[in-house]
Amino acid sequence: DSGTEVQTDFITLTRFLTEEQARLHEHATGDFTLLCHALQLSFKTIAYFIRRASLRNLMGLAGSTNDSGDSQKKLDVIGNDIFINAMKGCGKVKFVVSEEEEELITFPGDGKYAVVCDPIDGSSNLDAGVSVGTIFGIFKLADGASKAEDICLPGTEMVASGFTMYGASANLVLTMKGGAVNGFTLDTALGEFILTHPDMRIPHSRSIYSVNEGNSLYWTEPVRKYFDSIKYPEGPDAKPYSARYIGSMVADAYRTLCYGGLFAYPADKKSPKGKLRILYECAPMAMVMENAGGMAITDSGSRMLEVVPEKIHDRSGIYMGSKGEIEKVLKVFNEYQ
Ligand code: AHM
Ligand code: MG
Repeated sequence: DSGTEVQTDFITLTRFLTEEQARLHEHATGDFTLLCHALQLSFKTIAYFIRRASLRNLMGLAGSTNDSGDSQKKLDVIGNDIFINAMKGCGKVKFVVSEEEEELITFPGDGKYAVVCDPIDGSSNLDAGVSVGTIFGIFKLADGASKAEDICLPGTEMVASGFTMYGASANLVLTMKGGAVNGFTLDTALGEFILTHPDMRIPHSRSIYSVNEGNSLYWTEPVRKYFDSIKYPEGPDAKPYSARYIGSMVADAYRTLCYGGLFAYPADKKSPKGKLRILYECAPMAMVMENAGGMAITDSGSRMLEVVPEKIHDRSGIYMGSKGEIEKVLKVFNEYQ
């Protein structure tokens, strides 16, 4: 009777990483695995604080602003500190770029990795208990890398990326360069991320779109044309798309990954460079989407992963999700080339 069977053999993140490293990198030093351990510690700790936020008076503003002028929430500050301390503590990281820190953070020692992150993305949703998440990307540094420009690299250079969504459960999505996308769920009793969604593949197409329609007044002509095409489709049997917008990219991206469809944050006349950051928001998500069989492009229709930021906090417009859906965006954009 399978209903009473207890699962006694499961794949924790630790086991997964150990097996992957043995399979892919016979002579690995173990540094990357240690770095991933520090990452998972930061996810567990951030999840812990988010869960207790209302009980511990952690809701609301911290009274400070970050370099982009966003008001910081108390949890933005705590999440940032947790993340940076975890990266420092593992001894394998040289640089951290965080949305909450204007300057590149450099640690002493001979760390070979740079980690880019948005510690708590979607934090405007925090006080309402809506899902938020941590986004991260990992680069292996070239010898002699010493300054911010040295990590203004395209997403294609990342060795791994992913995000953790703090929702009904904490869901970690992890992918490595050229590899599969794997989803883990935090078992809070065990304190372990368990592999629950092996080899995630995004459906080829699905009629769901996710965008802040409140910006449509500022959209450029091609963007307006594309969204009109899915909202007012032509033909007797054509059905309009469903709209879903949480306002936390991690949650909107996770749903898009699971169900298919498209998530977009276009550049517009108000924000000509877009809102989301290339290094630690767009590129990590783009790698997840591509490795799951999807696509991610910019406003000019180029591949998101190939964009090279000039500065660490540079922004871009982004369209990502199911391959079939992004191809439709490209088709409309190409009419304007
Ligand atoms: P944040 O990093 O300050 O939290 O901003 C990023 C968030 C994304 O999670 C989300 O996709 C977007 O901002 C929502 O922006 P808007 O409120 O303009 O729709
Ligand atoms: Mg963000």
